[in-house]
Amino acid sequence: MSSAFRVDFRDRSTRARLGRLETPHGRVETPVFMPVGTQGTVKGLAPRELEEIGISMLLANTYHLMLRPGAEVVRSAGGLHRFMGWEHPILTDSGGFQVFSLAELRRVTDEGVAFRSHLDGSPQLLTPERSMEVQWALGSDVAVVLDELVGFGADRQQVERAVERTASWARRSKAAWEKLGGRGAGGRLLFGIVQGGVYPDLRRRSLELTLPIAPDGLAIGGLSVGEPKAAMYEVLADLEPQLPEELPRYVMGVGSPDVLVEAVALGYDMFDCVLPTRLARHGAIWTSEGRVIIRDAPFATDLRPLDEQCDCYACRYFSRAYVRHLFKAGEMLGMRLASVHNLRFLTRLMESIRQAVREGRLRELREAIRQKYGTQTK
Ligand code: PRF
Ligand code: ZN
Repeated sequence: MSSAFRVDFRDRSTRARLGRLETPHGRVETPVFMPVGTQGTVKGLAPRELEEIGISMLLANTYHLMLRPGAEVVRSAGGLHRFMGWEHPILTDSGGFQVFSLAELRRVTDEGVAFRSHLDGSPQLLTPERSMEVQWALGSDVAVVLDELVGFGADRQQVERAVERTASWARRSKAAWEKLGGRGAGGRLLFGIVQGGVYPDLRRRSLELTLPIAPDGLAIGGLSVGEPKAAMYEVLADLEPQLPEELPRYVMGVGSPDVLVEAVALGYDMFDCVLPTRLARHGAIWTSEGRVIIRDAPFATDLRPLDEQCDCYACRYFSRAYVRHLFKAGEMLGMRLASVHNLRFLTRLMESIRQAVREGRLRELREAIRQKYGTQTK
């Protein structure tokens, strides 16, 4: 089967690569950052705004959409792309993470995860088969297998069990995916997930078990769950030499500037995170000088744009004083403009990272990004 991913360029002084991923809804250049559209919307923004920002791919959540509005509603609307008015690629998370962070009265068995909906308390069962059916019904371009993850601080034995269970769920996920149509129907892709916490040998074991069932890509799960950044980098660095070059590598749930550039330099290609939009809703803005809180008093009379280097809609038309005023007045446009800006900031950051790789300047860029954004813990 021909590969959907191609590496076009390899950096010689870091492990970074430039590539492209072909999906049923178009090509994605990597390294890429995907904003999170948990409920079938990137909070506050319309798809045409995401296009203007330069977003090439979104992430959506199986867990949320299966509970509300339900996979059948989305299927009968013609799939998630139609339902939400986004014509470009969508990657769906399997629910493996959300069920562990949101659901109530969870019980994990070999069969799957039984839980009560965080919305109405109704009993639910998420199995690998069900996760695949929902992701199929959503019309996902890139689905991921159902996984079990345990938080940072779990003991070795718990992590070990999660690795084995994730592998067995991955085998069932792949079988279910193929039964639904797999690659045959329009080139939809399926990624496996490597777990294993901060234990190098368990990561290795997880990779070994996952590789045979990960035809199109590898997600790295179980990171950014409370461990120190140094521990995350160590896992990524240790794992990388064992990863096949021809598969895209997706680090789940990371999106701060310093972690993105570090992970790219370590050889990883895809990322998603709620951080840019969540920070924006709290009035925290990334600028070319570092992070600022737009509600702070000094901005009351500051008529400069949010970031003088930025070309986003918010920066072209509005001032810091105005955006601060919107936040102080509780006007929703404040959160929207801040979200547009932070997503454009991160999209431009990824563009500059790709360009730096192409020009052999990634180490210098990494140093500059570390200095400006590296002190924040998340
Ligand atoms: N598994 C899945 N989704 C995820 C994670 C994971 O481990 C993470 C961890 N950072 C974020 N999203 N399925
Ligand atoms: Zn801007």
